[in-house]
Amino acid sequence: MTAAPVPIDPIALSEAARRGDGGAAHRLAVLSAMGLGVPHDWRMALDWLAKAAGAGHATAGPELDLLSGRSAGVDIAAWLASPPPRALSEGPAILAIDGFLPAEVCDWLRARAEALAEPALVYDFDTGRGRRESVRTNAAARFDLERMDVVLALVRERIARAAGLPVPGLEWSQVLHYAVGQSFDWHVDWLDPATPAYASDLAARGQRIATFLIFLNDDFDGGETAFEAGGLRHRGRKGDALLWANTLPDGSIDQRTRHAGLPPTRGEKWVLSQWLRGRAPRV
Ligand SMILES: O=C(O)CCC(=O)C(=O)O
Repeated sequence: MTAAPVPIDPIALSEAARRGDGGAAHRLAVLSAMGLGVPHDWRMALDWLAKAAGAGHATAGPELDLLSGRSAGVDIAAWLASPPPRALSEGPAILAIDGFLPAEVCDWLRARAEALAEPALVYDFDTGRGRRESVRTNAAARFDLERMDVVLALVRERIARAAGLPVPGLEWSQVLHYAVGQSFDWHVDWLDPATPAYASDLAARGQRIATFLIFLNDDFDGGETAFEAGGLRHRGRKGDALLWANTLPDGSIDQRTRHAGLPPTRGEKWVLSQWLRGRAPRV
C-alpha cells in the first residue's frame, strides 16, 4: 500500500505542544523520528517524547520506558544496530536475522496491533482503496502516521539499515495476525511493471525492492512463511526476522519470490510485515 502525503504543520504543533498538548508533543516526536516535515533528529524526538509523557500522553511514558530499558537514557546507536544476517537461499536472495528485536518490543507491537487489527485487504490501484480477496483470510493492522509511535519509528529505521535501503522508502508497516486456518495465500510482493494500473505508483516510488518480516511470537504450530522456489519453509523464534529481495541486482523483478503465509494449526501467529521501496513518494 502506498503512503499518502500527510498534512504536517510543525509550527502549529510546536505551539500546541508548548501549551501542554501531549498529543502535539507526541506527534512532533514521531515526525522528528521519521524526518517528516522537520529534520530527522533522534535527540529532538526523545525530547518531544519526554514532553509528551510529562503532559500525560497515554503511550509516551511507556514508550520511553521501553526504549530506555534499565538504563537512565536511550541508546539510539544500540537501537539502530542489528545482528548479522545469515543466508537461507541465494536465488531468490533470502536472509534470516536471528534476535532482530527484543521480546518486549515484539510484545509492544503486538499489543498495539491487537487493538487495531481488521480483515486484511489487497490494495486496488484502480480505486486507490483496499478490497477483500480470498488470497488473504488473515487480519492486519496498518500503522500510518496517525497510528505511528516512536518505538515503531525506531524499528522501521533499524529495518531500513539492516536492508540497506532508505527509511523514506518504507511503506506503512503492517502487523499481520493469523488465527488457526487463516493464511496469506501464494503471491508476490513486487508490482508487475506490465500492469498499467501500477505505472504511476512505480514511477513515483519505485519497485518493492525487499520484504522484511519480524516474528512477534512463536507459540503456535504451522504458520510457516513458505517460498515456492526451493520449497523453503521458515519459522523464526520470537524477535527473529526474515528478509528477501523482490528484485534482482539489475532492478528487474525476481519471479522466484512467490511465497505464502501458511495457516497456523494451533495458536495465533503475529508478524510485522514491511515492504521497502527505493524512495519516498513525490509530493
Ligand atoms: O506472514 C507471513 O509469513 C508472510 C507474509 C507475507 O507474505 C507478506 O507480508 O508479503
